[in-house]
Amino acid sequence: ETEFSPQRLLSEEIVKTLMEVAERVRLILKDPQDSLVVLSGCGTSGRLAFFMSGFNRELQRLNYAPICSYVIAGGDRALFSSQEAPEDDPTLGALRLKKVSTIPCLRGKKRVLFIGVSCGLSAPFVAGQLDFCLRHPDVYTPVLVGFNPCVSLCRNEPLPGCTLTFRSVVTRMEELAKTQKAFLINPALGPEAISGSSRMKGGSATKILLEVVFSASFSRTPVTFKYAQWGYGRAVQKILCACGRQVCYLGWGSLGLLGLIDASECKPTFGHSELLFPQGPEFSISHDDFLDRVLPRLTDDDAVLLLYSDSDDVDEVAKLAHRVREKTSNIHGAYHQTDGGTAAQQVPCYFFLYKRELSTKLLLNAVSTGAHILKGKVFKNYMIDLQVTNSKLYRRAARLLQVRIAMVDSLKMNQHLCVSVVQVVPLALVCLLTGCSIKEAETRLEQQPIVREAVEACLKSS
Ligand code: S6P
Repeated sequence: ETEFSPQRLLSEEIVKTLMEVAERVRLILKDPQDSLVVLSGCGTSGRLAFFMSGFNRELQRLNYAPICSYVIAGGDRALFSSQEAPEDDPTLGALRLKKVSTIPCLRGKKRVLFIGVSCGLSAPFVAGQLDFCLRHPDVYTPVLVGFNPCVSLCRNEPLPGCTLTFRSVVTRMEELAKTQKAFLINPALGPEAISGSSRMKGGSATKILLEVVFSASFSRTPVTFKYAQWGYGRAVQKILCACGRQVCYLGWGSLGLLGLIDASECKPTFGHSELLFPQGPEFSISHDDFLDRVLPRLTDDDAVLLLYSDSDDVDEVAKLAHRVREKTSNIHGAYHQTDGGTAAQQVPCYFFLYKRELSTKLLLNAVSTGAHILKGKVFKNYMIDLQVTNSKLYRRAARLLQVRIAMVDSLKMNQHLCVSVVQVVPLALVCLLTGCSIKEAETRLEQQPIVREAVEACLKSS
């Protein structure tokens, strides 16, 4: 029996919980020596945790001590590259949380507000952290942010290495939430545009919710939820019409960071992606790297999207734009102006940033998703070229292929096998839909590397 949560992003109950969590943040702001906020998650949720820990910059600007730390499964490499396997490790999650809450001052914090994000209420890494908090209530208060329509639908298989399940952890939290010893923020949202990929709607809603918490910790009137309609649809269309071979994001400040995050998320969702910035042993993400490694190879088939605001060095933007224009005429700008100078002096800038960042995030998500759809990485609204690199993705792949589950079982989850067999899903999909052998499916995919077209061609000819 499934009881769907009546809570939506704007429900009274959700807003009430957000304000209670904001009150905890306010207490931490008063006692930064002995207390801390830790934000954590995996994949997109971890990147959002990192991004939101940028609240520290605004605090410093306002002469407050920084209070936020972040943890992302797979460590900092996962910020800008896909590291899906560590998501399955609850013990590692707990260890990383313990480490981050003790190292900064070489002594333990007395009060830690832990904000774990898992859109599907599914990541074992986060469940391990929540369980750690529940076992150390004297120090840790856990907050869980997710968007599963109801708790009874959240993952219920034992976490690797223990008997707990994500659901059992959430059930314990629900009980403690009655006395505000834990907090659950789990509004129901509609489905993601690409089935199973949380980077668009889930990621954006995470950003909105955490911004409300942080802004309310300053003021009892938090930022409002008026996010509707930025008319970015036409801009996205223009960029997509123009894009041929590759889309490059060239960004400044936090908007540039959103570009990096958007590009990093493409790999787990869409498979191999030329949208990723060049990446060697070190990340090559500076403007100099762009000039050295990307610009010389740009052609008129490539589109470049500049991401900046008037608080960035606009002269430098103009100089780089000029050099890009020598290579391609497909150059577009997502430019933001600060909202009203007078108000900006009275209210911390942070409250203005949220809108330009969120609109940029939505724009980027739409551009990269649209580009991958054009590249044939999506069939209906399924990601058909996903790499089976953790247990959630394994289950997702199995569901995708459930018409002939026995065959998927023969490709059983085995990390070594799965990491190397990157095309397992399209291969199995072609076999299942057409009844052909794996060998034949391989040949068809070699002949037509655009997965959607290979699948469609197979369907037509079968
Ligand atoms: C992004 C993709 C993944 C998830 C990650 C965490 O589109 O779906 O990288 O962000 O698996 O998922 P969750 O449900 O714990 O937030």
